[in-house]
Amino acid sequence: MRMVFRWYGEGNDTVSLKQIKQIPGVEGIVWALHDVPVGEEWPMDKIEAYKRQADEYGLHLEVVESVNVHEDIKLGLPSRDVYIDNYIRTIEKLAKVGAKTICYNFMPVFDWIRTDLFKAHEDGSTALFYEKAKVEEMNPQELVSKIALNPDFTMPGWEPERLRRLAPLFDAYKEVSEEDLWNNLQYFLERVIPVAEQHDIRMAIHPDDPPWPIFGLPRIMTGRENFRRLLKLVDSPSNGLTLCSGSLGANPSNDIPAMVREFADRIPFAHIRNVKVYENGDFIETSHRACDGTVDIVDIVRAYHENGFTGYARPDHGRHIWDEQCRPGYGLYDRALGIMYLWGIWDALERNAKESA
Ligand code: DNO
Repeated sequence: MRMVFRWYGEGNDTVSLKQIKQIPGVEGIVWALHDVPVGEEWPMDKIEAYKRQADEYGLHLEVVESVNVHEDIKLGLPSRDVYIDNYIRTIEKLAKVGAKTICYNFMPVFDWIRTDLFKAHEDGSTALFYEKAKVEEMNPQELVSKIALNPDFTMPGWEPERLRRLAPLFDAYKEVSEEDLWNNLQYFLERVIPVAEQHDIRMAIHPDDPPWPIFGLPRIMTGRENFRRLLKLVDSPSNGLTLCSGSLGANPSNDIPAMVREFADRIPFAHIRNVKVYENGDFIETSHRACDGTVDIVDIVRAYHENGFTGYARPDHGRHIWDEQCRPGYGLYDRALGIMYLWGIWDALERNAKESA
């Protein structure tokens, strides 16, 4: 397990590279050019600037999250080819700075969805929260105004330029069924995976968060059966998964350890975090500790360990604790605690395996 930590870049993150370097066992940053509009080719000078900054702290840039996919690709519009060409050139450039894994998602319009970014836990910490009934009765524009178009920070995957075109996008998706979305994903992968293969890069699709259709939009990266289908669309080691335990865990019928075991060699990147799911379908993000949420983090780490996992892992989101002022879900403290929990489990498993060998 190779531990990495998401960093939003100089001036765009409250956490510094110096702090990240001091978290035990973190070897690289998970990064992206958050200021490049979706669909455009990433400029080499900006990529190199990131590289110089990370080099200064001996952190690598092997994991990119995300190179987002333009909506025209997901919609299967004729203009998609231009955006796929840009995507391919971005992959080629990322290879030059040593990228090995590129995380992306194929969720129509919205990336991850929550109704509250700072919901209070009993202990006074706050965390991202999803209220199911609220989303069901909410109009998507309301959600966007509340979550995305806030003046303080842009949310990853919630690019303002895209969300300002909400009505036409929803109209366009009226014509797109789940099967169409699968076909559009296949078209994208058939062009992109051979390029990734040439550059020894593994593409890693992120599950839909939460893993069910929202606002009548189709969503297909929701669970085990669909991952099987995805991996067969283009059967290559470069066509892989970002197995996100928090996204999948919002649906308790997802057996995540079983997915780790089944797809082990096609998971270049693990997102490991916990959520507590309530009976009414609401969920809140919790500490990483297994007993604090619904997701059995110990069993998940055990499944990775049993399969000799050598891919990248990150703690994913954390709560906001100790009065930290930070990007929602992306503070330093709780994610660093999460890393220590994951290492604790991992090291104990390593020790056991050695002693019983
Ligand atoms: C949010 C993240 C997502 C994720 C993308 C991957 O915190 O988990 O924005 O990065 O879905 O493409």
